[in-house]
Amino acid sequence: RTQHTLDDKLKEAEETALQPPPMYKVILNNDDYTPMDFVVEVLQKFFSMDMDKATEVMLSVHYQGKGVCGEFTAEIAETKVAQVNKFARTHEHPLLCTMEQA
Ligand code: TYC
Repeated sequence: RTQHTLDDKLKEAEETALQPPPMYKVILNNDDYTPMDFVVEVLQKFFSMDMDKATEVMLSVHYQGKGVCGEFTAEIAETKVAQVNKFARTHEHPLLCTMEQA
C-alpha cells in the first residue's frame, strides 16, 4: 500500500478543510395573487435588502417569473425557505420560495 507521510496527511487535511461548502440559491417564484408590497417586505425582512433593492428584485420576479434572493449554505438556505413560506402562509398569500444548487 502507498506510504502516507505525516507531511502528506497534513497537506491532505489542509486541502480538505479549504474546500468551500456547496452553495444554494434561494429563489422567489412569481404568482398572480401575492401583493407586490408583501414581496418587498419579505425581501427586506428575510434577506436584509433596502427598499430600492427589494423593489428591483420583486419587479424582476414579477416580469421574469423567478429571481434569486441570495446564495447560502444548505442549512441557511433551508431555514430561509421555511421562514419565507411560513410567513407567506400565515398571511394567506401563495408566495413560493424554493432553493436550487448554485
Ligand atoms: N405578480 C404579483 C402581482 O402582480 C407580484 C409578485 C411578485 C408575486 C413577486 C410574487 O415572487 C413574487 N401582484
